[in-house]
Amino acid sequence: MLLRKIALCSGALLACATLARAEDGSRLWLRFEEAAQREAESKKFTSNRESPTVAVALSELRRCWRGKPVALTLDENLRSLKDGYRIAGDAQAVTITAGQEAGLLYGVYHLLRLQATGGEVANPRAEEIPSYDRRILNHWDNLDGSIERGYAGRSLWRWDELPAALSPRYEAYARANASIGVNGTVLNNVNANPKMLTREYLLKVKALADVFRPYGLTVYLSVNFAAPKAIGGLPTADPLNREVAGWWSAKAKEIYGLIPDFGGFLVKANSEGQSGPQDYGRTHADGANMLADALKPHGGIVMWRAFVYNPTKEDRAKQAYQEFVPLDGQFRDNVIIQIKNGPVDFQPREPFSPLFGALRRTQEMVELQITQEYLGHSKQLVYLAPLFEEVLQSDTYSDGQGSTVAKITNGALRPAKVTAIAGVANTGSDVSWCGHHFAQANWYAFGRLAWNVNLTSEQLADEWIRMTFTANPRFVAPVKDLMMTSRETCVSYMTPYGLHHIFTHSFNHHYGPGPWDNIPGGRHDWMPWYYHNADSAGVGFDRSAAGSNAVAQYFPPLREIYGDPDRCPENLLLWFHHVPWTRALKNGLSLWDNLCYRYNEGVQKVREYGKTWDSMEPYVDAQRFREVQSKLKVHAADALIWKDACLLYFQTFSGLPIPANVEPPVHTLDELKRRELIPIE
Ligand code: BDP
Repeated sequence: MLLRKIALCSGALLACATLARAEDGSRLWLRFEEAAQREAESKKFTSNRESPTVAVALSELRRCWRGKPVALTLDENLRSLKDGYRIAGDAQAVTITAGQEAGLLYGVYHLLRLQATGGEVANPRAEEIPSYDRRILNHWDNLDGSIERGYAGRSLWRWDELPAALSPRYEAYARANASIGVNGTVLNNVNANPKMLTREYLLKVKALADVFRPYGLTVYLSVNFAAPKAIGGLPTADPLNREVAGWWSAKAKEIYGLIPDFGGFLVKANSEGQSGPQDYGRTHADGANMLADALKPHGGIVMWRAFVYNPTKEDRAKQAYQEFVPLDGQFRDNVIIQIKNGPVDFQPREPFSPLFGALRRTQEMVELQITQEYLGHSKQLVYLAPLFEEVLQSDTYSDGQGSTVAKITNGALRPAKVTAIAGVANTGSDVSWCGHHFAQANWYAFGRLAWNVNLTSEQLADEWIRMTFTANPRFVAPVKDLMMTSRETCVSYMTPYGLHHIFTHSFNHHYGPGPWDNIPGGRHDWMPWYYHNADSAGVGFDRSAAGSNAVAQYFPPLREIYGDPDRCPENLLLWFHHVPWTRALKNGLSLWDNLCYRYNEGVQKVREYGKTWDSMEPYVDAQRFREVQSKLKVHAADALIWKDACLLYFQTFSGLPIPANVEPPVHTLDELKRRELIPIE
């Protein structure tokens, strides 16, 4: 092996040095120093302003840029640029102009990205205005260091050591976010511990905010609605109670006294057991507005989540719309409703939530999930940008054709005081930050899309591969193809044709399959059968007018299209319809045969990824090569379990044979049902 590498590297000393170096992934896509070598130190870099942010920008240039001299110019009159920038080069120098200090830093990262990806660096020219004002990571991190739905180790925040000890990772985290344009971070879980708002913890939060500030990264907190009771000594948390409102105002004042640029609150209320205004007979608007009033004098916002549902007879997918649409127009202008991309819960594929566009007089934002809760955790290689792109470019038709989720939420169609987008983070204490080297691409792509919602997933894969691994076309082309197909592959072996939420319920890990799970006494809306409804007649959730009529929540013509099994996109067919096993799909084959072929294809694709990756060995450092290789083995084995479990289980209803050219199951349904094979986190 070593000999082979030496042979490959002959004559290319630098490349050889790079290959030979052990790589643990800790440097993410930030390998700029390598590209710059040492000549950068001699260049001239100037700025018309001195500040901690400008100091970071200049130091990045000094360490990493090997092009012409660069002048940073802050011009506060350039408000229309927001925190964006202009870049212009002439024969002597490159100028970056911005209206805000963070814009200068983002402009520097733009240059470094050009340099790292082989872009135009001699005469760069660009004007970039971000698509969303607030581009925010949501950490579901608990105060005990665990992370809800986190697959990359423990929390990055070492609460027990803060504020005295500052891990070097805090600054590295801020730098990584700045390099992709992320400018906000909610530090704690939406299932929020009220202790977060105590003085003791606020001092720790302040310490983090101070480290993040030079990188343009603002801190937000998830708050527990019952905090006035839990830590404030009040008998109630009723939002219409004056003492309660006074407690929140005083708390807001205390926070801003410590953190003057604090961003605001994220709230999960009356959802999955969390307290909220409904505990006191009040509405979401009453609760959100009370918090908004407390934050308003300081410029803070409330991100109020629409992830609400209860175990009633009503279709879970309809409930957020039903609760929020009647409240439209009642929210303050510093409230924004944070809506998960789909109406159920971060499934490998869902239609977009019908709430997008439905709140006409209320600001809306998208919540995406970067951590792979339902897409293979950090064990499986699934590039999520195609999912993000699919959601953001979905046409809601709310304001006529072309009313995409992106345009509804970024102010392009409806003027908004606050525009924002959130992604549930996939970072942790793991050396490689995200638990899988390729999961880094999902963090990267979220930030870049939040900055420019019109970038394509393919462009982003291309950028990320070049920055993270190599620009060698023999690596870039096959790996890009692998990434670009990986999400659809995951849909194929988990939940094709609009199936959803058929993960095993018993472990609540949302990793392996459990379509048969039906725990006596458990919540029906948490059981897989609720979602797939398999019986001898067919499979799928009837949400047409004859069923739950969830289709009526979509704007025309979507409600007609989704409501008609002949016109419904096949990739959402079983989301909206209960379809006979023998019904012919567009390719003329029955639903049953198509399901068999799709599950099979998913497994075959993952095996191909394994082979593709094996042939990439000459272009990757040994450590990352081996780590990805071993994860792909687990990935292939687990995809096979999904296929066998779903086909064998659904076959008990369809009674139909698995086509001869589909690989026969290697596991038995009994083994799978006994859960001996279902992988655990
Ligand atoms: C579900 C997760 C749960 C979260 C919840 C949420 O399983 O852990 O608390 O979403 O978003 O997807 O509030």
